[in-house]
Amino acid sequence: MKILLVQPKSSGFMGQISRSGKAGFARITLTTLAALAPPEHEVVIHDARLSEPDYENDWDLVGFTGMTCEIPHVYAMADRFRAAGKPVVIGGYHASALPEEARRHADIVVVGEAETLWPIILAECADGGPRQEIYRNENFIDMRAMAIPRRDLLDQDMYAVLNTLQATRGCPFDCEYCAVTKFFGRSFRSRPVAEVVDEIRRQPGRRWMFLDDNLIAKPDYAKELFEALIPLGITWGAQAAITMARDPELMDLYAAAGGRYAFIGFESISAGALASIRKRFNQPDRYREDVRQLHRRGITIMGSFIFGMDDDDLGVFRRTVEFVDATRIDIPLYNILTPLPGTALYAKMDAEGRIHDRNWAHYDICHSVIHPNRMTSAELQNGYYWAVRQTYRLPHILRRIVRPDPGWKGRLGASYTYRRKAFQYCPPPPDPQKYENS
Ligand code: B12
Ligand code: SF4
Repeated sequence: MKILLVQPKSSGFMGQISRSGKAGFARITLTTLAALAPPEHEVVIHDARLSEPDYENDWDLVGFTGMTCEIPHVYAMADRFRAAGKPVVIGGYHASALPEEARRHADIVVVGEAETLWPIILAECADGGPRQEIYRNENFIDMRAMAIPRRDLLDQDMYAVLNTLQATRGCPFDCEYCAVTKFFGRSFRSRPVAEVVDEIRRQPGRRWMFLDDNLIAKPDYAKELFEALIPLGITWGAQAAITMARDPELMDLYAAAGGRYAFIGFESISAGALASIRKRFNQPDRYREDVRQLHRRGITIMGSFIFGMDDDDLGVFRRTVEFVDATRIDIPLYNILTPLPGTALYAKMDAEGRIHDRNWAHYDICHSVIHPNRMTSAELQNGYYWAVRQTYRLPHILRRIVRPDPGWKGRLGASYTYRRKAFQYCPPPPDPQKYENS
């Protein structure tokens, strides 16, 4: 069969293509699906963030993945392909949470991981057509002998980091807003370390990015992995919980293995707010020392914060901006609390009648779609804009990133990228003094 796999686009701060046609780091969703397809099939990957897909070609099957914020674009393209007589399959996080909705735009919906189902679906499609409309993966896959993503099918020059991979899936924690635990349960699975090392060795290039949800969730596994990465001489980044900063051996190995930066979900500087989202393992009174420990080892911190939790009042924006500057969190990333379908947060907010906007395009973590507890939805939106713009003003950037340890060029470059986006995507709020003085 001739199969087309399509990467959709979305609005919002992250995941966009720059003016020069560059994307950040490559997702491995479609490249993994391509690798899972038996060799008799021809697979083409198209990035619809750059151009329209070819609706007229003689595709035997068109496949889409999609986060919630990307799903309106997926549905629009899927409808056009189906009108042109091409069968459509949709999978990924949003379709897994709301398969009946996705079914209205697809011939086949896949719920959960594709590793075992995709080859079966392709065989059925090649042999008379699918036997089901909704395929559900009932058991989590074993992470041994994983398909190696077909990176050769991507535009090699388009991504800042083409070499992305996963060593683990899932997370043992259970934060209320997180889509990962709904999708993977609270399971945490890992690949054999030797197989991860082998994947890296076989691919040219020394810059890597782990797409794991929390690479250090099981410290013993992470330490074994980091030790095995040391001889490879690569540099990389990963998402990691702040619990890492309480384990000196783990941090030492992270840095020695080439871990140059870490995406860390601080989420809030209020213990009450953290309790409200079931993230009690984050301890704000330790954050300063946690950051210091990571910086001492040369690890650049991309620190994520969420606005709009039940404990947050109008002062949360100013307090957070002051905190990231004082703590010198290198690249702060702000999100608006968003009830993604399928999460515990969605169920709670829905039951309380607090979701006012169900346009999925707005579920990009940059739009307020809820009624917060201690401010209005408009105040949440404008406070977010104020905080992003304030954080990426030049004096604030310099206050955070200038320190004696090496790596300042990387910190400056990344800060400038976010500064450009901050001023592009976040308009000045009409009432800045409200946030400055609260
Ligand atoms: C890389 C990544 C990004 C990159 C994307 C780069 C790009 N080129 O687009 C960046 C950093 C830009 C990003 C941004 C965002 N992301 Co993101 N991101 C991820 C991450 C870490 C990895 C994705 C990946 O490659 N996974 C590995 C592949 C193999 O797994 P998979 O995608 O789940 O695919 C498997 C199955 O789902 C299934 N499947 C998936 N699609 C399909 C399709 C078909 C046809 C079939 C059969 C099967 C199938 O089969 C695959 C193999 O088993 C995931 C978390 C994660 N662990 O997956 C979050 C994740 C996808 N992101 C998420 C979110 C919310 C966002 C943001 C909205 C917010 C934010 N601040 O992070 C932005 C918005 C981006 C945008 N487009 O506007 C959520 C999505 C939840 C949801 N319901 O929408 C996730 C799950 C993280 C989370 N903690 O909840 N992200
Ligand atoms: S620690 Fe991160 S990945 Fe794990 S449940 Fe919480 S938000 Fe999700």
